Amino acid sequence: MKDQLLELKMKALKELESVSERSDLEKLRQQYLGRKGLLALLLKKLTALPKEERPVIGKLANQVKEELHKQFQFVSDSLTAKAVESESAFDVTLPGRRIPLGHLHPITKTTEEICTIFSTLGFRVVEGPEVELDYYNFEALNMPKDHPARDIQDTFYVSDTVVLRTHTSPMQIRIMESQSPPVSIIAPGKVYRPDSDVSHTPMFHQVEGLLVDKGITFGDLKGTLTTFIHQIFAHDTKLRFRTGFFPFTEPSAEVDIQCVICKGAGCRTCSYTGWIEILGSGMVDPEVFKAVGYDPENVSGFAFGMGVERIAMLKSGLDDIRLFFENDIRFLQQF
Ligand code: 2NL
Repeated sequence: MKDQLLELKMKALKELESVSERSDLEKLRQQYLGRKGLLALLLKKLTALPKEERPVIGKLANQVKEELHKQFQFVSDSLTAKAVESESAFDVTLPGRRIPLGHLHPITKTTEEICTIFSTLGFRVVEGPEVELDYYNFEALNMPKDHPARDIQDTFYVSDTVVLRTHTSPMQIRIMESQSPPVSIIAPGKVYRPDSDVSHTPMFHQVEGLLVDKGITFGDLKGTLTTFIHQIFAHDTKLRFRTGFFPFTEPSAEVDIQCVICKGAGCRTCSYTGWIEILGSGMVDPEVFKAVGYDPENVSGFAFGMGVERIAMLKSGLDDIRLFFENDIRFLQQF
């Protein structure tokens, strides 16, 4: 029995010498030290020995077991050390793999650019709900129930009294309801209209602005919007104010800039007129002031609104609004 134990130890140590893989090491460990391994098998025979021999052989068996455990651990540790060494043996001077970096969507960038310009002019950015009460979207903006601009075709209705906002003006009504003049705010955000073709998507982005105080005039409107246009487009961009109509402003003016594509000579983008409309504006209608509890005899103000996609298209020379919403990475990467 003593010889068998010593022989088992020698065999195990010899086999251990040639181990180079962790999986082989584990197999060997099972083979010798496992619950049904060779050593366990041998120890079962211990009971068959004469009583006086048992403690001696038992002690030897324990020594063999301990020594083998130690040697297995040693080989295991050196395998780990070797693995770490080979891992850190890569060339630290090689350039790393480039991690692809994303960027903001061109519509987000344009929105931010517009808001930054108005922020520097003293306007505060406000945001609000896209699902709105009919009252804020229409009624308070001087568009009663029978108004043509409320035609069912132009609005997504959620219920009789709830709509997807068709412009961001409702937010400006909410602000005027909650604070007294002076007010100078800019409201960016998504708006919804059931339209879909080359120049219309059912969801698009708008920025609206509002300034109310004592003694605000049409001159303030012209000065503010001229400054804005010279900031967002070239500093010498030619522009013109043209009479327009909105239910919530009186008088109203649409603002055209000289076509950025043909510089006024006439092309497809400007329908050969040399001019492109980029925003609508006007002096706030007294009816709107009455709805929010302001006294139109005491305060006046101007408001304006613009489509962000249109400005982004003009700034980048694109002619199809749908490109912004296809999320084709080859398109977006160009910004
Ligand atoms: C456009 C024209 C406009 C306004 C928006 C406004 C808001 C309030 C009161 C009065 Cl609370 N007016 N907004 C005024 C004139 C034009 O938008 O072409 N938008 C894309």
